[in-house]
Order: sequence, then structure tokens, then C-alpha cells
Amino acid sequence: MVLIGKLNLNRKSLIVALTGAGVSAESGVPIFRGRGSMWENETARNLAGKSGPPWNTRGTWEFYEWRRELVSRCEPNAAHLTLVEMEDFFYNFYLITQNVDGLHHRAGSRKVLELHGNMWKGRCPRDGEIVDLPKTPLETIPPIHSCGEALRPHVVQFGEPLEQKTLEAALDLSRRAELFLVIGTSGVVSPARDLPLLARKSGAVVIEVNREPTVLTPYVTLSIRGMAAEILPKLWEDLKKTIN
Ligand code: BV8
Repeated sequence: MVLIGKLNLNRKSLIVALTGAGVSAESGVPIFRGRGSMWENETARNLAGKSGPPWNTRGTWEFYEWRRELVSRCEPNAAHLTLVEMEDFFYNFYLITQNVDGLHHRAGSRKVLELHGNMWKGRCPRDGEIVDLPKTPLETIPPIHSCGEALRPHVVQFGEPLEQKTLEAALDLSRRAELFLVIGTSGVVSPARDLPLLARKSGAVVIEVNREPTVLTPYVTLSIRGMAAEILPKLWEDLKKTIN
């Protein structure tokens, strides 16, 4: 690809990757929108229908336990692993994810900003303490915090603000990125969807990897059509050849 050849990257370049549900699709984790989405599954639809504010009820946890159990049977795929390789290679590589499945951490990524939280953690609505909940099934549903209050999933729901420091860090990285990769996201959820647009406006080369065009496609530098687990390793091989 001509564009890749023109990138003037080195190991100190600031590289940012934003991922969505599509990066986990080939691991068997259902996406949110379009074909193969979670909503094609009747159980998910029924359980999601019982989930809702105040987000620390039995109904919410039955929905998230269904997802946690499903994800516990999934393994990181070649796309997750390629992002770990890139983090190991570049001194300044950062991963920003919308996913709450924890697969980037399981793959070995360390510098990860989780915009929407993580389903393997709970948060106390009373005192805000965050608790690791690594095992599924949970001993009790809902899980109870040491203060006696039922925990909620440490996940950002629609209409809730993202953690301020996480969002500010993501915005700062997007402003300073030289190369910004957008992998497996439909680009419909804000403020995540604004990050690649900010990166492009700030002068980054923005490369999208998606099996289909998205609302972001017209605004990126290059949109590569295909499955992340197949495209990303190849893209990384091409990038490596250009690095001095
Ligand atoms: C906030 C919960 C402010 C966690 C999630 C009207 C207009 C515009 C905006 C709004 C509006 N009304 C409300 C808003 C704001 C709202 C929003 O953006 N709504 C959208 C839907 C219109 N945003 C919010 O509410 C956010 N908060 O703005 O707060 C605020 C400030 C102060 C005070 C109060 C409030 C909160 C957003 C977080 C929402 N939480 N989920 C969970 O249970 O998971 S969002 C949900 O969508 C997931 O987290 C998911 O990560 C996220 C984004 O989806 P994608 O990851 O992109 O997944 P999707 O299925 O859509 O797409 C998959 C893509 O992969 C597709 O493109 C597909 O083609 C591709 N693909 C599939 N397979 C592959 C592949 N690509 C490559 N390879 C493959 N193999």
C-alpha cells in the first residue's frame, strides 16, 4: 500500500489503536450492531430486557453473567495478539478500547484505556470502590460489596458519563497520535467515535480496519476492508518494513 510506504515511523512514534466489538468477533464474542450481533440471540434479548437502572439488580447481573460466561470460553485472536506485538515494539503505543470483555488484557496488552469499563469488575454505587470479579459464575447474584451494598458492573451505560481521566487521556493521545488505527467499530457511539476524527484533524494518518464501510470511513485516510484477525497481522508486517 502506497500510503504505508510514505509513513515515516520509528520506534518512538506515537501510535494509537481504537478498538470496538469487531476486534473480538473472531474470538466468538458477539458484536452489538448488524449481522452476528448479540441481539440476534433470544436469551441475550430477554436478559438485556431485565437489565436497567440502578444497574446493581439481579436482572442486570443475569445479563452480564450470561456475557461473562460466554467470554470466559473465548480466546484472544490474532488481532488482539498483533496489538500486543505493536505495544512491545513501539515505545509509545497506546490502546483505547470500547470493549468491556477484557480480551485485550488476556492477550497481554498493558497500556489499555477502557472507555466503557470492564465486565470483570464491579463497582459499589455507595462508595465507588471498584472490585475485581474474575470468576464466573458469581457466588451471589447480585454480588455484595463489603459495605453491604449490591455491586454494579463497572461498565458505562448509555447516558452515563465516561470516567473523566480516562476520556481526557484518550483525547490527548488522539490529538498527538502520528498513526491512529480504528479497528472493528461501527463508529456510532460517542464520545469514542470522536477520537479518530480528532486524530485526523490533528494531523494523524488514520487507518480503519473493518469488514464493512462505517460512518467513519469517509473521514479516515485509508479504510481496509476485511476481518481484523486476518488484516491486522498483514498490516503490521507492512508497517514493520517501513520503520527506520
Ligand atoms: C455519554 C455498555 C455524556 C457496556 C455501551 C444522540 C446522538 C448522538 C449521541 C447520543 C445521542 N443520544 C445519546 C448519545 C450519547 C451516547 C451515544 O453515543 N449513543 C449512540 C448509540 C447514538 N453515548 C453515551 O451515552 C455515552 N455517554 O455520552 O455521556 C454525559 C456527560 C455528562 C453526564 C451524563 C452523560 C456512553 C457510551 C457507553 C455506552 N455503553 N455499552 C456494555 O455492556 O458493553 S456502548 C456499546 O457500543 C459497547 O460498549 C460497544 O463497545 C459500543 C460501540 O459499539 P462497537 O464496539 O462499535 O460495536 P458494534 O457492534 O456497533 O460494531 C462492530 C463493528 O465491527 C461493525 O462495524 C462491524 O462491521 C465490525 N466487525 C464485525 N466483525 C468484524 C468487524 N470488523 C473487523 N473484523 C471483524 N471480524
